[in-house]
Order: sequence, then C-alpha cells, then structure tokens
Amino acid sequence: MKVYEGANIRNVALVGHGHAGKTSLVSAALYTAGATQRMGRVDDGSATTDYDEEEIARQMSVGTGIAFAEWGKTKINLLDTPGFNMFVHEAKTVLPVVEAALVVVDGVAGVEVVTQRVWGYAEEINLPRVIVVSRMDRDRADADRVLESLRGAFGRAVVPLQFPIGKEKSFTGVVDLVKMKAYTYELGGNGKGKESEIPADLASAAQEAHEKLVELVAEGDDKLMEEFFEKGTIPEEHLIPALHDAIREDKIFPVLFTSGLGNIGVDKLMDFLVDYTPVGTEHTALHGVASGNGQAPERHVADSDALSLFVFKTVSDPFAGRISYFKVYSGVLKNEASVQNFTRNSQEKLAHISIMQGKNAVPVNELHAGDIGAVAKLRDTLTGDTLGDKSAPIQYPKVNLPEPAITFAIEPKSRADEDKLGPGIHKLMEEDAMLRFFRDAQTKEFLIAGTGQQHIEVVVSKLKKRYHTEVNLKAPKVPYRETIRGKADVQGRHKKQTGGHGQYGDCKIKMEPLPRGGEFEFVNDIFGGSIPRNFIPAVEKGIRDAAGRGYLAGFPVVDFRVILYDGSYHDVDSNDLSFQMAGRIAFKKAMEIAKPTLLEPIMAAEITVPDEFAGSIMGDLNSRRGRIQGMDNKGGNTVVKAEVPMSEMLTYGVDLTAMTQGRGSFNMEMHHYDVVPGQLQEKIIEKAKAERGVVKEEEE
Ligand SMILES: Nc1nc2c(ncn2[C@@H]2O[C@H](COP(=O)(O)OP(=O)(O)OP(=O)(O)O)[C@@H](O)[C@H]2O)c(=O)[nH]1
Ligand SMILES: [Mg+2]
Repeated sequence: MKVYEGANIRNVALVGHGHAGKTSLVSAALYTAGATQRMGRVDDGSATTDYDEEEIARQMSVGTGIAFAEWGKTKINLLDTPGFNMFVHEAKTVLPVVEAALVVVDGVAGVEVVTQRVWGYAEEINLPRVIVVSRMDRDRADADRVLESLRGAFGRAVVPLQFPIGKEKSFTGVVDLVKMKAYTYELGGNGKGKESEIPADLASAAQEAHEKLVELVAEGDDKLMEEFFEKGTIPEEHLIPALHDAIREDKIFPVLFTSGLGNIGVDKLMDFLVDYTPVGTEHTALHGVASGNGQAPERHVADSDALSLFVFKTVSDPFAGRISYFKVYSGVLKNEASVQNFTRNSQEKLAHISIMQGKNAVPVNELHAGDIGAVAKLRDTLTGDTLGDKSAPIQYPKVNLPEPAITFAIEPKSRADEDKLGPGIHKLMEEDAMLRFFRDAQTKEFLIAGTGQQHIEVVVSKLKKRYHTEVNLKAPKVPYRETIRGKADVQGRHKKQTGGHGQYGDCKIKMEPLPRGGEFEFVNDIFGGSIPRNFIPAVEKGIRDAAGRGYLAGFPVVDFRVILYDGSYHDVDSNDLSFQMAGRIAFKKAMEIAKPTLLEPIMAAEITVPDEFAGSIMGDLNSRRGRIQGMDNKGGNTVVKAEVPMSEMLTYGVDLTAMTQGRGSFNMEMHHYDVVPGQLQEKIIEKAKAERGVVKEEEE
C-alpha cells in the first residue's frame, strides 16, 4: 500500500436522507477507481460500505462504512453514513473528522427532512458542504426543481458547477461549468466519461451559468474582480483556487449531478473532490479541550507536530474483537507504536494499523497527519478518546448527541439468556453511542433506550446473531411520582416499652408543597433542644425513606418541604432508629392531610410528517392528551411540536409509521412532570397496588 501524505488525502463524509444514494455512490467511486472488480450494489448486499448483516438484511446503512479510492495522486477517504433518521447521529459523530460533507440529495425528492438535519450538523461546525444530486436517471428526476428546493432551503450560496445532460433514463452525463466541457457516459459502464464539446442546446445556458459562477467567485476579491472586468472572464488556473477557497470558507455550496447506480458523473465527482475540497493540512490550529489550568492545547494537521489521534468510531466484532477507527490529527503514526490514551490515562499499543475498505482491513506501515485508519484490540480505548505522544497531552472535544427517544423494558427469554444479556449489551454499547441500558431504580425493570423502534430492533437482532441472546421487549413502566397539593402540621411519635431498653422518638413537622422540580427540602427549625441535634438527621432519614416508598401507590413522593419544628426525647430510650420511626410516622400522617396526588412524566415531542398528514397527526395527538406547542412548514413537511404524557407515547413509533405509511419521524425527550387528571389517577393507583402489593408498615 502506497504511503499518502496529508496534502494528497481528502476526507469526505457522505450524508443525506435515507435512500438518497450515498452507499451506491461510494460503490461507483470504488469501482471507477479500480478498487473493486465489480460494482457493489446495495440491492444484492454487495455494496462495500453496507457490509454488516443488519445492513444487508435491511438494504440500508445502519453505521458509518469507510472506504478509500486512490484517484491519481490522491487517496480519497469516503465515510458513508446512514440517512435513516434513527441512525443519522452517526453522521453527526463523523463530520468533525472530515474536511467536507458530501450532502447527497435524491434527484426526484430534492431536500428532505434528514437533508436539513445533516446540513444543520455541518453548519454547526462550519464544515464545507458539496451537494451531490444523485439518482438523476430515475423517472421524474428534475434538476431545476431540485435546485429550487436546495436554494429554498439553503440560500443563494447554492451554485451548480454542472448541468445534467439528458433527462431520466436518458441522463447520459454532465456539462462542467468551470472547464466548459461535456462528459458523457455509458449507463452502467466503467464510469470513465468521454470529453466533448457542450451540446448545442445547452451551450448558451451553460455560458450564462459559467459567467454567473465566475462573477460569484470573483465577488469580494479585488484582484479577481479587476481581472474579470478586464477580460470578461477568469482563466481556469485562477478560477480553481478561488473556487476552492470560496468552498472552504462556506461562501459557495457547489452542486454536482450523478447517478450512482448508473455510474454517471462519478469520475468527475472524484476530480472535483481532489481539486476543490479542503485538505486537512490547510486548517488553522485544532484546539483541544482546556485542561485544569484553563489552557487549551493546539495541534496543526502536520507530520511535524506531536502525534495525536482521535477515535471516532468503535466496532465490536465478535471474532476480531474491538476495532477502533481513528483520525491522525497530527504527527505520523507508525505501526506497533505505543501511545498514551489521554482520556483514560493508560497506554495502548497500536499493533497492526490498517485502513478500511468496508469490512476489509488493508495493512499499512504508517499513517500521516490528516489520514484515517483503524486498529484492532485496543485495551480500554473507546469512541471519543484522544491518544497520542505521551509528552504532548491533548484531548479533542467529544461530539454531543441527543438523549435517546424511546425506552423499552427488556427481559431475557431464559436463564442462559439472562447471563449473556449484560455482557452482550455492553459490547454493543461500545459501538453504539445512542444505546443505553440501565435498571430503573423506581420500577426495578431492566430498560434499554435508543433512538427509535428500528434502532432497538437492530440491537435485539445483533444480540441474537452475535451473542446468541434472546430477549423480549415490553413497553416500560411509566415512572410516575407522587406529590402533595396541600399543607399539613402533624406529630409523629414512636414509643415502645419492651422489657429492657425501650424506644422513644417524637417529632412535630410541617409539610408543604414545593414548585415542580423542587424535589425535597428539609428544614431544621428546632430551638432549645427539644430534639437533640444528633437525632435530627435520623428524623430526616425516616422521612426520606418513607417518601421513597410512596404513599398513594408506591411511587416516590417529590416536590415537598418538611419543616421540623418541635419534638421530645427520652434520656435512655431515644436512639437513631426510634427517631427514624418517628419521622416515618409523621410523614404518613402528613400525607393523609396534605392532599396527595400523582404526577406523570410529560414528553416534549417533535413530529415531522408530509403536509397531507398534518391534520390527522394533530387529531391523534389530541386524543393522546397532547398539547400542541407549535407548527412549522419545511419544504412539504409539517413539523409539529407538542407536549404529551409519556404514558400515551409508549408505542408512538409504531403508530406513527402506521398513520403515515412510514413517512413520518419523531423525536422526544423528557420535559417535565405534571399532575395526572383525577379520573386517571384511580386507575393507575389500582393497577400499581395490584402489581406491587401494598407495602404495609407497622405503626407505633
Ligand atoms: N435509479 C437509481 N437508483 C439508485 C441510484 N443510486 C441508488 N439507487 C437505489 O436507491 C436505493 C438506495 O440507495 P442507497 O445507495 O442504499 O442509498 P443510501 O443513501 O445509502 O441510503 P441509506 O443508507 O438508507 O441512507 C437502492 O435501491 C439503490 O439501488 C441511482 O443513481 N439511480
Ligand atoms: Mg447507505
């Protein structure tokens, strides 16, 4: 394998809506560059970057696949991310390690929900964006309409650098508006375009577009502007670097046209990436996270700087073990290097470094600053860690991801499954940043949380195939809580006289509600030692324990204040336990009086559906006791924001799919707790009591 240095490496991530053609485009690029002998296809499971069992079964990307095309003197690293909304966080996690996002858009649909989402991710980090309109050979593909939707969504900086030649099935190539040449292809051929003059019917439009482009590039650059006015154009050798800079500075979002499946325009796309996308070594300094003393260390993407790598992805392979994907941000990584993991303060040996061609590791001896590689069997390195030269510590920032949107209770099917479940899920969590596994302290259930129904289905399927663990999923129990709406002033007295030592504790408390989210407050208002100071924490503990067990139906009591203001004690019989008992008794008495009530979690949901479903979605939300907070229209889609009780949303993913023929998507997160309406309280209390059995406690 040839050694590539930073200036001859391009890193790009293909991002975009599901089905836009990203994976197919990568397959076409690899075939055209001679990396594969046959062109891989998503539909028969042979695409290089959709190699995982789950991806082949579902014919869609689930994780980021990485491949490289050697194109002339340059190596192009292609990071193929999933576009399905439940896996699109993968795009967010890899964008920081590339120098440009290839935003792939379907030639029929134009801008879609996820297109906007990934655009936002790129915008947040000022990442250059190149728009590739693919699947241009499909019926009803329409360049003008797609350009219009792109400009509508992303503004005037969206500028075509090509014109498509021919429409739909007779899409045969592109006009290059910089070089002012035409390139035509054989549909499904070897991907090498034939250069010719621009077809007569496109000539004048192309000339006009070329001039507009030149003007736009010259804008703001006095020297170019002068040249432009003098000559009426700018020569290619000046235009290319100026366009390169405009793209790097996010002044222009260029648009290209392709067919991945038909392998049309893909060679030009690679030429374009080489000429126009920024190179890692062009970057100004990269900043690490500030350490304790407030200093943020810096590195340059340069071989001469101290070695630093950032791990952006982990795969748990049941056979090969853990594979870590990383970017070399600075320095040169040699095979067999021992490096420091700065995040975990440990040492790792990087034996057998390689670059990935889909699932295949291609061994390399060294990787230079700006390149992307992989290594197996690191001991404790996980996604988000920074490694490097021990004498030059740095930590690059981790990517912030949203909280999971959906939670299921998970139960092993058999005893054997029970033993394998924890280890299996923990392995999967290493490779999946959006997966959570925990035990609900309140309901005691094992819970698994993720981005949506399909995400959890993938996890269950991996558990079965990789770790031979079978599970059942159930809707989780809703974590209700209890609180009070009134006040109380009571006495709790615990007294026992049994033979030798007796027990004596006595307290007087006031109880009052706190605002939502106020949890619990304990105020010690004892004057004059009616309860000795050392027993006061015992009273508080007794109350906390009792509140944790609930009053109405066994849910924790929250958002209340207790003021301990009086009590009494006995010189011999008083002890910690007696005052704890007194606290518990007082709590119960107070709850009887203080108008206890149930609280339920309310979710903030954001639902995106094609406009025609907006009405029925809102009606449905009403029937789920939802409160609509707002509505927004985005390119044919309606985004509805609503607050809805969690108990009404437990199967929303499935329901939404059914209501919208799979065209809707949603996100939700915990928002706040609110009082459960009266008529529902009874039912919930009955049910909870039946499930738990009421906790009986002895009194006095
Ligand atoms: N006609 C036509 N079909 C295409 C083209 N590119 C991809 N397809 C088909 O469109 C479907 C989706 O293509 P993919 O390459 O998997 O799309 P993707 O963007 O990777 O999708 P996700 O991984 O789900 O985000 C597959 O059935 C492809 O065969 C194209 O240029 N023309
Ligand atoms: Mg894909």
